[in-house]
Amino acid sequence: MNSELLLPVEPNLLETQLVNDVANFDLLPEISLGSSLNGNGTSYPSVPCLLGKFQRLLERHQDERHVIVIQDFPDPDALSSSWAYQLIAEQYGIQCDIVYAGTLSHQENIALVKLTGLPAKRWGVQTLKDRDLSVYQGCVLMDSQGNTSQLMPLARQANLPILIVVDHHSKQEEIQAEFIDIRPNMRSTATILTQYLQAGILDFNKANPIHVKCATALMHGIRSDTINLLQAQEADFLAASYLSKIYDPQLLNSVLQSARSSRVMDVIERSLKNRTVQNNFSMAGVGYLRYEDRDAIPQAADFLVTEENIHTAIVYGIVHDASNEIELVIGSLRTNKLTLDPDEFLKETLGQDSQGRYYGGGRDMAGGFEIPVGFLGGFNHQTDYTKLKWEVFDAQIKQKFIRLICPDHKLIHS
Ligand SMILES: [Mn+2]
Repeated sequence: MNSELLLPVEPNLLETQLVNDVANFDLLPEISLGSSLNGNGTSYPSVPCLLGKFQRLLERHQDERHVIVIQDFPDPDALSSSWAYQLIAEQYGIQCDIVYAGTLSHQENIALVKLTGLPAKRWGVQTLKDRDLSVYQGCVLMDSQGNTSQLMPLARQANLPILIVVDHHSKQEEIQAEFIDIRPNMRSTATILTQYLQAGILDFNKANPIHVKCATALMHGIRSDTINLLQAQEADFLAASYLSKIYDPQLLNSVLQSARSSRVMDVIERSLKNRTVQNNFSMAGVGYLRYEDRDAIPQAADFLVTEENIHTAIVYGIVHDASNEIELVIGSLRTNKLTLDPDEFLKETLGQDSQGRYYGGGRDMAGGFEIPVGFLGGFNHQTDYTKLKWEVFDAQIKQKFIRLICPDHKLIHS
């Protein structure tokens, strides 16, 4: 495929091309195999095309130092993809630090990092101002577009250029980078990175113990973003099949054996008690949570969506970050309904802030949202106040969702 095809093809152009090619069936696979369609109907270049572009970028940045910024609450997809990038970049003398500003919350993620020796570093929010970003020549985003990390404002302040963005979430804000591979039709970023590995960007092999561990992490990344491959597509199975020759199944099993903490169990219990069901949606507010337990929210949503006649679960709570005196409403959506687009649904229900940033977004079958509590945030000695604050947020969030779930239902008269 020639390099002109690197640019997304105009949708109408693609259609014309397909119509013209109908008579010549041999040409059809050429177009559809390598390229894929994104949500806007535009075409993506094939992996070999992107591979060349990726390699040229790495050549241009030889012997530099990059910071890979991942979301504040890293998941297996982000962690494993970043590790794969680190190993790829290493061949070009590029030294990478994988950093996150929040915390590893899910028991499986803690196990993944510990058991595989995954080289991710935590930069606590309080230490951020003392970090010297001038040692880096560029920043790399994996499995995000920079809007889920408290590190990004700092990187922007330091004028650190964004070199690479590889992601499978829908396009968020406009982003500038030397190399962008955003494919919302893909189920996981680990699948995208595995495609690059399979295409030969690195001699990834079973004889190298670090590669075995990284392959295990990538396998976990693909599994966890596809609900144990249940929502996997051909590309994910092909990636998993490639990784199956390298990964360590026993190591993956140990990661998956990690147990839930009792605090996570408590949040799941609260979500069960508080849930309301409307039109096959299950919704539950779980009140206040500690910052470290934030990941209990998606786990509760995962559980609520398993109830019969429920296709979508939404769980939210106020996460209290005592060390920064910040409070945030954090929510998670899980759905089995194929026609429900979590990204669209959350953007439509919750809208955007005064700066035009959406409170929520998502990918296939899952989404999340964050609403700053702002001026009302922080600790208050009066329990009545704390209770009232929760009730206000709870009522407002429920109202917004119910307006979309049951359009005729008037929860609150204004
Ligand atoms: Mn992901």
